[in-house]
Amino acid sequence: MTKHTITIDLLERDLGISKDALRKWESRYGFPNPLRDRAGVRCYPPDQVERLRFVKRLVDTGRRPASVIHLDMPTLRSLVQGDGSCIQAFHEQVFELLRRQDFAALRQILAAARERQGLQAFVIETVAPLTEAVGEAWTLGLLAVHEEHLYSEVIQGLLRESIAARFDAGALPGMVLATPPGEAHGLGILMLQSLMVLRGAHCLSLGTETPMHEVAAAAESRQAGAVGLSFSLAFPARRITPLLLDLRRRLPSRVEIWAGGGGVRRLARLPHGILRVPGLADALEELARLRGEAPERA
Ligand code: B12
Repeated sequence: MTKHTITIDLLERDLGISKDALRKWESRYGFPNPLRDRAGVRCYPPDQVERLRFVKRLVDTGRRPASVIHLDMPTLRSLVQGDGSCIQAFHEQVFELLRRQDFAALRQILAAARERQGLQAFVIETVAPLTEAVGEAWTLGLLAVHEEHLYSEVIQGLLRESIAARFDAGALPGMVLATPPGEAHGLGILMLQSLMVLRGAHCLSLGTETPMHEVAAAAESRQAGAVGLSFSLAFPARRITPLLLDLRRRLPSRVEIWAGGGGVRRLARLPHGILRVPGLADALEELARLRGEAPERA
């Protein structure tokens, strides 16, 4: 056992493949092929983790595990690259600036895009796909973790600046946004907040990892019309429904609960009383409905 192997728990958390699926693949397909630590716990060496990362990516985009699990790394890599949408000139330019750690230039080209496109189009057409591409580039080993962090910092700076310039504490209906405990991905709610604020909604973000009772208390005190929770692809699917039910129990039925993010897209159904809002454009439509306005697409 080397210090570089990771346990089945960590693998489940990092790649979002459930322990059940890992054990099933092992017995059904003979891969992965983990080592065992002294306590008999499954541990996975780096080459298997890497291969599983690519398998997961392809399964997420609709392939059956059986069709990809036996493929070698070069084949997996080329399939993921073929599926991916990150190879666009603008994305490449952003990646290059991230690799050079050129914070100022990165901020400058993104701020120029925001200026050119306006905030709504910037968020929906530039930031959302770029964020996905950054995740993809990280999967492919084209960007390091610290470069992904730098990206998040720059985007957060730009979006917060736009939000602060428009924040109107009195506007209605109120909305409260958060991610649940264990969910560190906050760019989804930040993008959503910037769009809501742009439409004049009073949108309070409690940020990441907020306990459900705090979300409910904030919604009550703000007399919010809706609460939005975000679950990324990294969030364990089995935890989503209990969290949503917990929040539903704490809020009167007049307060809508919107669930969004990659984690929610994976679930076949959501509990009664929860609204699935797949993307940012859908959220704008829901806001219009909440306000009794005619529907409008971004
Ligand atoms: C930036 C980032 C990080 C940053 C987050 C910084 C921050 N301040 O947010 C940091 C470095 C902290 C991070 C950490 C981790 N990350 Co990360 N991360 C990302 C990345 C690149 C973007 C995340 C994001 O903001 N997504 C937001 C958008 C783009 O995604 P979305 O969920 O589809 O949501 C869209 C809409 O649904 C809408 N939306 C979102 N929420 C809501 C809510 C409502 C109500 C509505 C209406 C709409 C809405 O907004 C989005 C618009 O496109 C993603 C890539 C990706 N594709 O998401 C990886 C990604 C999510 N991370 C991943 C992983 C593995 C991790 C870690 C486990 C890594 C580790 N080993 O530590 C940790 C987990 C941390 C934790 N405890 O949660 C994997 C998950 C893989 C999987 N399980 O399938 C991803 C997919 C990268 C990848 N390609 O493999 N990460």
